[in-house]
Amino acid sequence: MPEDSIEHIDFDALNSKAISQPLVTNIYTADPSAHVFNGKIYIYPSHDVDAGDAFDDLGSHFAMEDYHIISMDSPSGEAVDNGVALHVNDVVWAEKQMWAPDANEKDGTYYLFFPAKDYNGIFRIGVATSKSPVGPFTPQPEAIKDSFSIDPAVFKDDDGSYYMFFGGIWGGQLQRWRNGSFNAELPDSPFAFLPEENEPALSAKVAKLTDDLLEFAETPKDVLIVDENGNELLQGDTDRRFFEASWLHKYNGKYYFSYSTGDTHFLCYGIGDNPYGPFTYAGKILEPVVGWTSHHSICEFEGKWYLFYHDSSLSKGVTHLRSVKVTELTHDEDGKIVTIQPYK
Ligand code: FUB
Repeated sequence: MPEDSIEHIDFDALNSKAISQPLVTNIYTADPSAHVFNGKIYIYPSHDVDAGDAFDDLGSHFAMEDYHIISMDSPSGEAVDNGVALHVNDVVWAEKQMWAPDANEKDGTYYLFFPAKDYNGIFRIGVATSKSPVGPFTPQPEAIKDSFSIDPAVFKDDDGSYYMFFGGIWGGQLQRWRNGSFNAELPDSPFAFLPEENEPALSAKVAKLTDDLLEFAETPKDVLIVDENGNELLQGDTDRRFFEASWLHKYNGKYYFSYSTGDTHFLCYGIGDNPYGPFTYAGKILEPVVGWTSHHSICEFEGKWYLFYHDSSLSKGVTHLRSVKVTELTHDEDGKIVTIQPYK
């Protein structure tokens, strides 16, 4: 549900129609990346705060400073806020805007992957480690070499390889990297440097990680999303093209790349045969929620699949004060994801 319509919403009525309620209400949380470690669910969200920055199309109002990890014994169990896991003040290279993170585990060490703006105003992606899935995490002194943009999502394949998906347009700056280095030219507008509407859309990126999960093992590649004829989706195809919020899950041997369409507020997905794609567009996962952004993860727990997502219903529509939720997700007999309506 786009923000321009929120003034007409009766939030009490809407919340009674919501298919799920906020997992925690003591803080605002968003961009949930959920994983099962040792039989328990851990959610790695953004921690939304109101820092007083005005709303703009570059997302300056998303002024988050730290991360809190949420843990749950099951999708219907109590959600526990485990306190501050990492603060921007402890990250030497990062100045501000701790946006959507993800995490993964290898050999008993937990890795928190997070974007933040450096002191030049450029989004980079950092890594922090801990022996506990809820932190506290110790950040590396520098961001991942040659990292850029936002929304890291790290997928572990069955062969033990780890891949980072990332990127986001507008405030996520992906459009400034079209020529391989950061284009610092003015104007500082979300609409500058984008492809024309009839050109292929900008793609998310994917890179295999090194064995220690601290660096890219290769130059990031484009994650192509194609239509049923194999043609890349176009920039003007705003109901289907990639905007931000990459996620990858594997179901029945196929790879599902899911993402947000940003300014049209859908969560969509494509299906491919390997982590690099291409991914053939397959449909919508979630219809628009209250609030401008939609961002999610998809996770299996005890044989069922769940969509972790957020909306701004608790804050009565404030774009940058969101709440993480969970609902069951189903794949039909053809492997297609059944589209979820967030309000009945
Ligand atoms: O939470 C800040 C940004 O909003 C995320 O990085 C985007 O995916 C959007 O949800």
